[in-house]
Amino acid sequence: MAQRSTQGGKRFFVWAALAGLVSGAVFLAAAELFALLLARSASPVLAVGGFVIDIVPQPFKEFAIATFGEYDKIALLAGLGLAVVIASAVGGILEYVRPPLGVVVIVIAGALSTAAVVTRAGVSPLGFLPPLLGAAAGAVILVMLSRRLRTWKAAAVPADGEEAPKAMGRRQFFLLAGIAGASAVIVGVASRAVSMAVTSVEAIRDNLSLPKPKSTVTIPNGAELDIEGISPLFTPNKDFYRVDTALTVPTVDPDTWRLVIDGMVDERVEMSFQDLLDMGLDEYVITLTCVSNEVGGELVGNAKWLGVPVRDVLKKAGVKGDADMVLSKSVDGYTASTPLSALTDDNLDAIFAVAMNGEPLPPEHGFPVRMVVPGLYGYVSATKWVTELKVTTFEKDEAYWTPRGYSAEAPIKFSSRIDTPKLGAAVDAGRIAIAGVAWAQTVGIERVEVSIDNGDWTPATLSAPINEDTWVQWFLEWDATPGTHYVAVRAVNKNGDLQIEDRAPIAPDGSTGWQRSLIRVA
Ligand SMILES: Nc1nc2c(c(=O)[nH]1)N[C@H]1C(S)=C(S)[C@@H](COP(=O)(O)O)O[C@H]1N2
Ligand SMILES: [Mo]
Repeated sequence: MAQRSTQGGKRFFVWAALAGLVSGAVFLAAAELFALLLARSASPVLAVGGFVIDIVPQPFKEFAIATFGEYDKIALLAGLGLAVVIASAVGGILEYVRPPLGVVVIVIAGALSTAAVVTRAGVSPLGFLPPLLGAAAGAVILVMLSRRLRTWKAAAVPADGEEAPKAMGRRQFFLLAGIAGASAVIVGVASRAVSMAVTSVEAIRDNLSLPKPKSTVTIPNGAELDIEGISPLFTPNKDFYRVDTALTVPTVDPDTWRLVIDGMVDERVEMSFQDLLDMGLDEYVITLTCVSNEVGGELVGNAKWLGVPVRDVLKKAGVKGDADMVLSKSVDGYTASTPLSALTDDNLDAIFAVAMNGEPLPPEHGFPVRMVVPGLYGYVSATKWVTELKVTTFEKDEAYWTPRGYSAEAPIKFSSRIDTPKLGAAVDAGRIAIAGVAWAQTVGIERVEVSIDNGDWTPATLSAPINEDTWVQWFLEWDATPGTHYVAVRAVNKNGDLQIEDRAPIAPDGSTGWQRSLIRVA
């Protein structure tokens, strides 16, 4: 009899874990529902995810990107999901074995997710409520399920000599677990789906028509070479590299978007999207580059932008004498530190961009407004979903990447890249074109040189440059003979400087080195 009791008792741990899982699901579903009703963007799951992204050390982030590639954020969410499942199951068992320890687990989870939500930028004042209400709902369900479970156990595994009470507990337990579990799934999924639909900026963006620009950029003849495999002169938006720390693409409604200029200014300025458009748009062609671009890498792209000069907006606020930096802030909390001089220089086209290659900015590239500054790496200048410029000093303020191992100031190191032939792809013997792109924003490319099999450096033919802020295409014709050949490329800028040969890693302020590749000729 005693033997039967122990065996019969064990299976209740499984049901206690199930009670924990159901409570966890109720927690998340209730939080999602209240986030939808009270405070959009206060989803604890996304807030905790965003928080984790911001606090994990840089080497771990690099490991995640190296291991999961562009699925790094999905991997993070899956990891979080697993953590929630384990914590919920453990909470359920604890509440069964030693109440109220399970409730304590939920309270801790509620406190952590509230902290994550309220420290996110752009959260509404009621943002703290959804995770708290979610935790409360989860705790109530856990207590109720645990009680039923104990009633059921008392009935099924009576202590020696005790009379078995009526076996009601079992039915009641499964009834509540079933209803609570099913409702959590339905409410949670529906709330998340509605949240995503009502915040669909896609719909708003599709209906947006931007005013015609006051001026356009003339594209010279010969700006684009007709060579198979070379990067197109303008990178299509769908192929444009994307780099940001946002777990989900921020959704910003242009109607409620505001740009604030504050800090060391004569007068704080606040502008609406319409105010910005009313300043008049001009067209710019600027090549954007990421500091994480390795030699020969893909994190560089060229686009036509419509925008307004940042200096014209700064003039409205009036910059105070000893400021030397502008900290631009995004709705997602991201910040970039740009030297003030780069934004006030009359000869530099630092802009607030609203359109990219003939359409409103794609959501993932910063809709409705982002910055683009020629000659500076994206992380110190190209803030997407930008909403505030704080005029300040490098001494007083620090941007997102500065404490994470990257320089506070980072001009783009000019570089050249081989696009074709691709490494490893065999080409037929005969006359072929070796071709690629080269960029030296704000200075311009003077010359690109190619060396084959360690031979002399031969000047390549360049496309007609659009301006100094834009990459040029280059090519060299070559009689390919069967076998494997080395090819190397380097550029010279319009100041006469030779591209740096020594290899440097991307941190702290951008890679250097000449790209060397192999061509296989069949
Ligand atoms: N809000 C926000 N803006 C951001 C970033 C970011 O993480 N968050 N990343 C920057 C970096 S590192 C680069 S290289 C460019 C990339 O712009 P793209 O994604 O449109 O190519 O955006 C910059 N702007
Ligand atoms: Mo970047």
